[in-house]
Amino acid sequence: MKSGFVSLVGRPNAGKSTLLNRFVGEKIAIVSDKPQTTRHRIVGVRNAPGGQIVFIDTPGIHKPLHRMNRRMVDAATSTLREVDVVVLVVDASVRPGSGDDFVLKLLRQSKARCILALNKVDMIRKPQLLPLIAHYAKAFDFAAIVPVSAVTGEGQEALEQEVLAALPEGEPLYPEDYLTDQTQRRLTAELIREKVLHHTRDELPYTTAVVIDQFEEPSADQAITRIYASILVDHDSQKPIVIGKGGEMIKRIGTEARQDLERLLDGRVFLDLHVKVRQDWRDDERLLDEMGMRGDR
Ligand SMILES: Nc1nc2c(ncn2[C@@H]2O[C@H](COP(=O)(O)OP(=O)(O)O)[C@@H](O)[C@H]2O)c(=O)[nH]1
Ligand SMILES: [Mg+2]
Repeated sequence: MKSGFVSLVGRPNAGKSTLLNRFVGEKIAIVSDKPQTTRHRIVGVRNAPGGQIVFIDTPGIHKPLHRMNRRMVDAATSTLREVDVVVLVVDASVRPGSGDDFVLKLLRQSKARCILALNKVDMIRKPQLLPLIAHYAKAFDFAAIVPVSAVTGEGQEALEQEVLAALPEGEPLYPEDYLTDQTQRRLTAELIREKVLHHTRDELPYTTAVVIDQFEEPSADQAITRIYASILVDHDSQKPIVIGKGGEMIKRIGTEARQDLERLLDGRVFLDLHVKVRQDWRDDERLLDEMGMRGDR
């Protein structure tokens, strides 16, 4: 049996979180087409017939501008030193650019074995794949290059085999029923944030955070989980975007989040959402700590 840590790294939007969810078989990392969706490291465990793979999903690697972004990039790069295998996830539907070179430079400093997952092959035609494979084979000495689609599942089995082959022999690191390091509170905040990202589209670029103010587990006299959460925005002007006309938007966000939460928590949920203006929350170290975005250095 094999076992070990495998980090999923790459540029924002490459499909790392989608791939993680597919391997784990549960939605433990939120997904969106906005570049900075994943803000901290997420551990997800895959129990395969050949061994246990402990995946670490990371925020995309990019040039940091805010303190938050610096932590996000640190969270991604620090894992490179701690894992047995690195899977570089690349969006095969976009041309390689300077951002990719930046990631490859970081990989050269890592001692882990590296596998390239050329993701989103469902979006390209097969002839486009060969030059891309040639480009990356020349740029870095990958242990394997595997075309995959995190959405359709194509290539997932092949990628799993390559990862297992690269992992050391070992007993499972976690019990079989352990899927993720994300607490219910964290998963809850993230699911709400996903709905905000989804519904506010391009009107609110990367400016929301969700904090759980209160999380009351079901008890003997109330068979319902009561959750009070705040959606933080940067400016007064953004508050009406999240609330919507006559409270329509916040209602929709709340309803969808509650439905997902009832599935996640397997029971009834009462969800109370508030929108608060917190200027510069992205540079607030204490708030970042609260949200679990430690620097991990
Ligand atoms: N067509 C297609 N879209 C994908 C694939 N993998 C991810 N996506 C989409 O790409 C976007 C970014 O995915 P996400 O997993 O959040 O990327 P991350 O930033 O690398 O974690 C989302 O809209 C996903 O639905 C894939 O294999 N095919
Ligand atoms: Mg992600």
